[in-house]
Amino acid sequence: MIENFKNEVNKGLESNPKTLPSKYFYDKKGDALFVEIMNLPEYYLTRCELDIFQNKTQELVDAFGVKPNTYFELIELGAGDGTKTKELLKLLDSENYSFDYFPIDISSNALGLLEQDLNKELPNVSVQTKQGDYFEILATLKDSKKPKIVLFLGSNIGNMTDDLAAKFIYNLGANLQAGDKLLLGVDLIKANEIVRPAYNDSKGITAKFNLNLLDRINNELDGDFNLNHFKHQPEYDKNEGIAKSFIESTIDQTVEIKAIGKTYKLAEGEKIHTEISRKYNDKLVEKIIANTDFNLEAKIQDNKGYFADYILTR
Ligand code: AVI
Repeated sequence: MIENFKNEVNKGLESNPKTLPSKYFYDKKGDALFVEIMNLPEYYLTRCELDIFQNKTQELVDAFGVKPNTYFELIELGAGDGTKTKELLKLLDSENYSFDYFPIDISSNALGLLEQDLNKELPNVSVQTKQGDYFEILATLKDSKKPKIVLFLGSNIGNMTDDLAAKFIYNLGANLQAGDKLLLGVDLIKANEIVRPAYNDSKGITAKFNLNLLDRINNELDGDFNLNHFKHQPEYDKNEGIAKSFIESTIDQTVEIKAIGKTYKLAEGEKIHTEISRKYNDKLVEKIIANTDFNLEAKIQDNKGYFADYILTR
């Protein structure tokens, strides 16, 4: 794990332009900052998808094509605290659907909390937490040959390039059977005035979240990044439809990362690209799934039309 971290940091900082992978945002502090982000007034994504789960729940269930008397497995990739999914579980429970809920997450801590919460709030729902890699767990669930609905919410797919997203969805299909469903939650392309503040909030939480990556390198790889000499630099242009986060060096400087045994020069104004958050429309989603085994079944949007849950059929 630490070796991968070292190698990826070194590769990114030796590239031109420099990059660092956004997956390393999520240490303990990064997780907490992301929770704060989800509650920010500017970060509409979470609220919009929750709106779908609260107010279009029946539409979701109709698009899944499940019947109360036919068993299915509801699998969630990266379940987190399950706030949105709980809305769906409530409806499935109250209408006596027959299913097991399999939340998959990297964090056993998050899964433990989710299980406790669901056992208390929805004691009739069977929750089978699975800790680990999405594809390894899906491969083990595949053998059951039970009908499956996979949830991948929060526009998490948007942190992948379109090529990687297509491969990811293709691999999901390889672990599912004909007729299974994938619910893909994505943020939609929209005006600069709405997207930009979501990645550059007035309280500076997103800035902290981005810069925390340097802190993590300092802590885990014995780096000497001085956070006072870097700033959060987000970009979004509606025509491209991709929000990008950079960390900009505010002076000419050299940083050392002892665990790697190297130093890296940064010029004043030089940017390290840390994250992409892709925004979508129907055409893009269709293009991304074109070479996978999925077809578009339905698109369910929040009341503002900012966010969409696409239901795809394998
Ligand atoms: C997790 N992911 C979908 C978030 C996003 O919107 O791309 C991460 C994030 N980055 C900055 N703010 C939130």
